[in-house]
Amino acid sequence: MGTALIYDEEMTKYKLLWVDPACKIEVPERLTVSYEALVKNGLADRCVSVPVREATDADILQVHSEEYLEAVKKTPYMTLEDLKEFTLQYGDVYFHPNIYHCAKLAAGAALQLVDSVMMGKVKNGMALVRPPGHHSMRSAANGFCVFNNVAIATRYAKQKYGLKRVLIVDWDIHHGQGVQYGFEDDPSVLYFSWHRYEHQKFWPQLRESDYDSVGKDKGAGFNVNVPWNKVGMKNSDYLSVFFHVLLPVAYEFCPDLVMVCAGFDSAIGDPEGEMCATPDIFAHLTHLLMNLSGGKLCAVLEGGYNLTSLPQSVCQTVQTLLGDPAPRPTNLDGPCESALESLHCTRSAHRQYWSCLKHAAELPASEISTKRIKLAKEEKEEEKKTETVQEEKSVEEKVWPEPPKRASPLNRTAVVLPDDVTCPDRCTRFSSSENPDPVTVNKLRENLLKAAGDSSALTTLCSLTALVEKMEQSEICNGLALVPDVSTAMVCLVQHAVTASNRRVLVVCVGGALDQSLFKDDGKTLLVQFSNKESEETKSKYNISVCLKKGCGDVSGFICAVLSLLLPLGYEYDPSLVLLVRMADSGLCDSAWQQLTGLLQGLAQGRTLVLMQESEKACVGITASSLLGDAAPSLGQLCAPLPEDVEAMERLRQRLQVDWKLLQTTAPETGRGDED
Ligand code: X5A
Ligand code: ZN
Repeated sequence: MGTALIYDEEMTKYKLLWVDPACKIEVPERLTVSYEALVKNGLADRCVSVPVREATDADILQVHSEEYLEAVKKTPYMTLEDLKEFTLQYGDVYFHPNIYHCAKLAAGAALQLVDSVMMGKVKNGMALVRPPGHHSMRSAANGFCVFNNVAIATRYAKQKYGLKRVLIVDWDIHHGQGVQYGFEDDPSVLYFSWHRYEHQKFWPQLRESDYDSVGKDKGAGFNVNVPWNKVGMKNSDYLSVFFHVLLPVAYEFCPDLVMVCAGFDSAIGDPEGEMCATPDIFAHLTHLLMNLSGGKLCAVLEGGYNLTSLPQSVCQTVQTLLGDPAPRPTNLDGPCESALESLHCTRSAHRQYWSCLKHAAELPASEISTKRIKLAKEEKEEEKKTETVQEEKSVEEKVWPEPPKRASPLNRTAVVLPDDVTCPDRCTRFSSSENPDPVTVNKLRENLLKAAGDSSALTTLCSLTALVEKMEQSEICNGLALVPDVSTAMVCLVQHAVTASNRRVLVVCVGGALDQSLFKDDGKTLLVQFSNKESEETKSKYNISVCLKKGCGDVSGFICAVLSLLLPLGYEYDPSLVLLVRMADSGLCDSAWQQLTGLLQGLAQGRTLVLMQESEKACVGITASSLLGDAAPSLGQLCAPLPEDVEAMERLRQRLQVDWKLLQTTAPETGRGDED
């Protein structure tokens, strides 16, 4: 099942017809450069091209008022003067004789995308549209937006397909206030937005864009705002918010469908956002959402005004939707202090609504809110002084490297299996064709007494080391092996792998403990084990035990640990290879195992080798499917994790955050708000 791409040149056929500095960045080229980049990179051809349609009046009226629709309907017949005047009643938007037509196509494109995904014609997709949608409100155009494309598509999806829960992820750098207003009291739609805010100084300057707007009435807890109070946010800041806010809440919510307000003004170089996240981050943001709702994801373009970072970011998103491994994450040097403050505020504002956040640090509420007011005041004065300077200050040109070309792996998944186990569909059986070279054999013999006697075990080990080499050379993307003794195989592979320079191996072990003495503390390996064995204090930065009361048996606790411990650790460590080890009787249910396997493929360019104990035969099929990029089945709505697990994880996070910055969820105490 493929990826839909929806685009129609017609949506480039309107533009600003007068002078308006606030609107001049919203140009037709935004769409043409994005589409051309997809063509040039061979991505458009790999997508299923789905035609647009016009949204009907009935579709639009699900979100907008009749008066507003009727007013917009008249714009194609207006003179230039009338259009200008009509425009004046709204904020930061312009009309054109053809914009009503385009707005119907933009909303209709989102509806076509929902239909393609929900009818199973494709697994996911992206719609490249103009005008964008997330600022438009029930009776008002706003912020370049005429109809609220994603809100209309969300209502439609719920109604036509009877969806119980829809998640809207708004990674555009502006607050989609139109979407917030549309679903504020609706617990069936979870709206998440991060946005440039600067203590309410940044457009649209709304009080209700702050972290404490959590939703109303029954919808309380289902509106999640992360305000950025500084510009220059980077990859680490974005990922931290995904790991510590969005993903835990999203998994607990368990959506039937994920809609993305995919604005790329949150990328580096954008004149509106002024942020510093590089285009490759969108590969990861996309990947991290692709195992929710069984992979059903619809991305709809919103903003994005830098004509270089916009097409690069669009390509990263679409290539990830197509299933190509994400590039190694870049620039993960930890979140900045301001991002941590925002993270802390949002987490504490939501701790009463989400069990995954129950342990979040409480907000010294008075402190932060006073700070907000104080800062706003101070900054206003500052502004007065520097007004003239501000005027002249043009946004400094940013430069960043073009994201390297991402290869689509020819051989995705190789398996090393005993002869009596059939090779799963779409996989290739792998065995080392060459005779194991004597050096390798000797090393194996020396190191692994257990295996030394058994020649078939030795052959398997040789195949595995050969497979790792092929993965390193990108001839094979990932692999799966059933072995008689996972510990031996794992140790053998680690020893082999780390002999190569700059190889870093993340070893993730579920169920049962590996002998930790076999791991050196030199940073060439990072071992993260999940088990129910109360182990002594974690020995080092690179040897981490996550102890859960029921081992991996409690799905909620396990998935919390994966999202807010393992992923941050894995991303910050940035391995070149992931070894995922499944011991016998791990207690892990299939869907949680598939989630883990799927999520880990965001690391090491998807180079994951799964080792399973021979007794785990029954899991070969589902594991292979996950390695092939099939979305994991959803876990269902999660109940609260065991309190003792939550506490243990929190203690572990506290202890490790000194060494691993992506584990931080609060700003350092010093220098916060108590200057006077
Ligand atoms: C969709 C979008 C931005 C409007 C900015 C107005 N709108 N200053 O990014
Ligand atoms: Zn925007």
